[in-house]
Amino acid sequence: MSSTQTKLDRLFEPLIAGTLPAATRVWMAPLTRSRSKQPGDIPWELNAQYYAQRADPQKGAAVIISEATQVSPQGKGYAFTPGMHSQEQVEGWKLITDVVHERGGLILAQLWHVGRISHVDLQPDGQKPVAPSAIRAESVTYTSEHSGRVPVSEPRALERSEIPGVVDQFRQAARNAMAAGFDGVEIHGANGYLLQQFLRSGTNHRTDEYGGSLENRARFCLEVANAVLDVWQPGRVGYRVSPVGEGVDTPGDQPIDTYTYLAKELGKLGLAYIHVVEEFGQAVRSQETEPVFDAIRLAFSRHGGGAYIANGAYDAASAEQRIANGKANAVAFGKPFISNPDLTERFRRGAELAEWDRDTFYTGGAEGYTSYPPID
Ligand code: 8OZ
Repeated sequence: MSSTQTKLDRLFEPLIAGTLPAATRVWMAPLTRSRSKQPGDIPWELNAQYYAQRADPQKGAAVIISEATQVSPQGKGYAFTPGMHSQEQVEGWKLITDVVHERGGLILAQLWHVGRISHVDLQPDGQKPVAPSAIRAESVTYTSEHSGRVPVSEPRALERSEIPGVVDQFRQAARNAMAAGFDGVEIHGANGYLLQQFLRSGTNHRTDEYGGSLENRARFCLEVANAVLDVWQPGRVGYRVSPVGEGVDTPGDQPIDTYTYLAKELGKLGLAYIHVVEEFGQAVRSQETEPVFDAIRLAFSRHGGGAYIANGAYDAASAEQRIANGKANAVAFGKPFISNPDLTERFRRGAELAEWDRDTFYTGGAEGYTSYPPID
């Protein structure tokens, strides 16, 4: 260890989040890598090797949060992302949970419905993607290996009568995640996908009990959380939010009001953790965003919620400081885990981090995926 290196005592302390016994405060953030087996969006050996490389809780991630995983065919928005709705997918995920557990690790499944961030070519029977309201996003996706970036399709508004069925997609995916051997689940409520589309007034123009007031806009999010709790004990369930920035084109509202309310209600459910994307794309941590994070942390914990997991452009020193200041209980690292499978070991040694290669984030195959070596 060099003499100038920050001491990282807090980062390496264990943390019990809900009932998740995490060995350290270094978690792996969900990372879309678009490498599931085709046809069928099935997790397979290559994915198992990738997760295994990061699974040692002392050298890699204390908790791995899986890549975003569609709860249903309708919930899919990008080519090659995995699902949690077919028997083959459950069998594929078992390969992954088994190797992670062999290495002593913990892995949660991130449950995802993209809502309007999709394309007719990715949807069952070429139908329009579904959303709270029929408002097209200014966003792009990939529909095949050769498609390049294509604008997402115009969505259709969900009928009131269809909403329980969409909630049920999450309940069933939560069951499937349990059958696949996961240690818990994270609900993807962030980054402009379906739950956030309901929550924010820019994307939700509904006039029924799922739109209008903040309580109404949060209703779908809380119904999904409750559905997941029909399957999992709350100590094994987390919820991810991205309160700052527009997040895939969902303008509107005061984030502090919206997310304080949501965090309070999620806290009452006794969830293990709230995972906060503090910085992503155009959204950066600043003097203006701090009060939002403080409000979320306090609302969640005061009402019975567990840990606050911070995410977004942290390094070892800033993560240590954030935890020492009482502003986070753990930090989820994303891109650093792409190129450093043994990220915690490198933090312990004060070693150089390997650079990640953006060109292979979503390209398929082992290159830029399982090809980053550990330090030893
Ligand atoms: C990058 C590319 C595609 C999807 C997210 C699931 O932002 C994603 C995602 C990230 O949460």
